[in-house]
Amino acid sequence: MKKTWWKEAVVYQVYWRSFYDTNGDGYGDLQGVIEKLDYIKSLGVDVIWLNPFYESPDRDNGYDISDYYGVMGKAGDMPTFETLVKAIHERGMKVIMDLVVNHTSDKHPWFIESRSSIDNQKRDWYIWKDPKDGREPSNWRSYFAPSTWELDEATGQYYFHSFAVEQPDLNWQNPELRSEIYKMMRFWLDKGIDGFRMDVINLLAKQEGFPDAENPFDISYLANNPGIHDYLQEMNREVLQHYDVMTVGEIPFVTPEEGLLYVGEDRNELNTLFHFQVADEMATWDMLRYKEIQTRWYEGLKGKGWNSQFLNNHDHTRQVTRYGNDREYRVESAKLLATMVHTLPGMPYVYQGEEIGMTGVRFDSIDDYDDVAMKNKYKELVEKGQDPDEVFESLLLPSRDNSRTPMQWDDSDQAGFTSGRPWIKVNPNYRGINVEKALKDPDSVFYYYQKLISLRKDHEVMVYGDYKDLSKDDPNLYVYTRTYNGKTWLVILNHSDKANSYTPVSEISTGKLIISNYPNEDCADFSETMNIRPHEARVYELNI
Ligand code: TEU
Ligand code: CA
Repeated sequence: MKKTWWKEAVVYQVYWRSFYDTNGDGYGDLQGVIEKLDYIKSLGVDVIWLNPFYESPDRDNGYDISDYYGVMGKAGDMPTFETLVKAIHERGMKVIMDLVVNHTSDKHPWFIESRSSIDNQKRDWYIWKDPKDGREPSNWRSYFAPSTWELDEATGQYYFHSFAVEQPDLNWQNPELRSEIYKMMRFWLDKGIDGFRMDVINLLAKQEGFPDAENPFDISYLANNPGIHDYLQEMNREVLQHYDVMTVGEIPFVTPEEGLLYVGEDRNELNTLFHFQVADEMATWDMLRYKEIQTRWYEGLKGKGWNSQFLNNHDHTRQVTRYGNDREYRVESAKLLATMVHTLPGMPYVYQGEEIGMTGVRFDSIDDYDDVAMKNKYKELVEKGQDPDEVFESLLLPSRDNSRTPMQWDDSDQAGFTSGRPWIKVNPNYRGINVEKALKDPDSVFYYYQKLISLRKDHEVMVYGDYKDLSKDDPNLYVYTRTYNGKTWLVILNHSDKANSYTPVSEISTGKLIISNYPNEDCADFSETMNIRPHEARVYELNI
């Protein structure tokens, strides 16, 4: 496959509002990112992904945009953003922004106009429908609300929203709207950014006629509808192909076959994607299923399209809590998961704080939480008569706030994140888990990440290597090879609280240890069965 800079890159996701606060208002800000750039750079990453900082009423933490050309006051201002871009580039890194164009805020002037009357010239920029039999036009559920439809009393029509009521969906069928979006994309690209992470980009096209769903809870009807590829090819023609940038689409509800339609190199749509067969569909760790997903995606995209690797982000509970063991094996487990993400085929993503093994959180009361998805769900279920304590308990592990607590910089008040009151409480474990401590400990999760990331720079096998799973039916061990230009790496991961033995296949003789999260000999003799300790990860270069 053709080599490109982005295929070789490691991305670090900065959820700026929880990263570093420089003015004491309790929100991280763009200036905070500037001040911590040397820290990010020291990890060795290539690209920074910034979550949305556009002007926004902030009902959904910036994913409800009211002005695509403005910077949210909490984040800073345009000159600070421009300084940030420059500072990132000066350090040899790149920056991608979130592009949120499936919906806007209901406070966006376009929507205010659109809702003002049926014959307003922006009426058609959003999706409006008459009631059906006196009620919602269809039985569809939205991500964050019981219905995708909201009645607007003024005109008696319903508008469509895939997410919260305050996030009306744009009507991509309207060519004027589309060209307005392309103009906005060029505005940011012309400021020198290096690409976009595209929010729920496969939701842009809607099903013709909005037919009732047999099972409204399976909301996959929101995604991959006819017309989507025309929009993305047009976006590519009009905007993307004129810049040397990378794009990663947030693409829920896809199989590898459908995924390829978005990222196939001959398709001229997107470069890479996030599929959610793990994050959305694998609630807790399931080794056999995970391997199956990896193999299927590898086979599906092989030689034709590029994948991403991630286990958490600002929407999904921290990986060491959700998929590892954040108690007695927190450090080992954080390193094992990192080894896996960075040695599987696809671009690895590091979500801020992951590199010091930050964990999920458990606050005492629903009032300590902020996540609109969690809060709306809580309200819906409690109003239906379910027991509030039970509802609360069931929402704790998936709550998006697990990943949104402030970055833990040191053991001072508020984890060194802010001198004020943070917008969301810090995780009480910050005295034990923080950056300052990690930087003083040569065995920390941080330095392990640093080493993993630097290996990618010297070993193309990590990027371009063929992948082969040697452990398909093993529920604890994950053993695979990557092979490129005559070089083979063997990865052995024991995803378990117990030791497990591994018997190497006979073709292998010896191997040189590349990295491990436990003390190990530099050279391994593969003629004997090996004892792999709890959450142990080893990577070898093989002599075959
Ligand atoms: O996420 C889409 C979304 O709903 C995710 O929570 C979902 O779990 C999955 O990742 C896709 O199926 C994006 C943003 O990341 C999220 O923060 C926003 O709230 C949402 O879109 C609406 O813009
Ligand atoms: Ca601030």
